[in-house]
Amino acid sequence: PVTATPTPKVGVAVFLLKGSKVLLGKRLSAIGHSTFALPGGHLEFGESFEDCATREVKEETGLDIDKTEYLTVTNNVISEKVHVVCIFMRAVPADPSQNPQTLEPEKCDGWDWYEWNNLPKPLFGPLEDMVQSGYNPFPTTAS
Ligand code: 8DG
Ligand code: MG
Ligand code: MG
Repeated sequence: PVTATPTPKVGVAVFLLKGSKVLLGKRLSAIGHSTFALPGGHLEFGESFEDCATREVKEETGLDIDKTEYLTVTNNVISEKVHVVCIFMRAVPADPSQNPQTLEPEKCDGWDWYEWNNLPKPLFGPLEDMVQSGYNPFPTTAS
């Protein structure tokens, strides 16, 4: 059709956690250009959230992930044409000594580990909203 009706998409973003750090990359995509975001992408037809997380992290960083689990979901109306229901997962690197690679240089300026208490700015809008609300992706340790 010439004028397609926009529809919501499903995104999967991954809090890849190493110690007290999280993996972020500066986006070069039109949506959220120059902001720091988690690795992730769109859910493919028939895919599980876990499989999408594993695939997107591998495609974007070359890293293999482990202990992948669902955290939460947010509804993100990003612009007049972009509405993404984003599933947030967390995981740890399968091999903590493995370094992230910039495998999609047209979409990301580069990946690095950042202390949760000292995140870079600006964060991608949906991620900034979570941080502002006090969200913490790290597992709570038994006390
Ligand atoms: P694909 O073609 O590889 O499937 O998609 P992509 O180019 O990698 O998609 P993306 O924009 O990186 O992620 C899909 C959507 O997920 C994004 O447009 C909005 C939503 N999203 C959030 N927060 C985050 C986040 O922190 N990181 C990523 N990557 N996506 C996020 O709401
Ligand atoms: Mg992707
Ligand atoms: Mg992506």
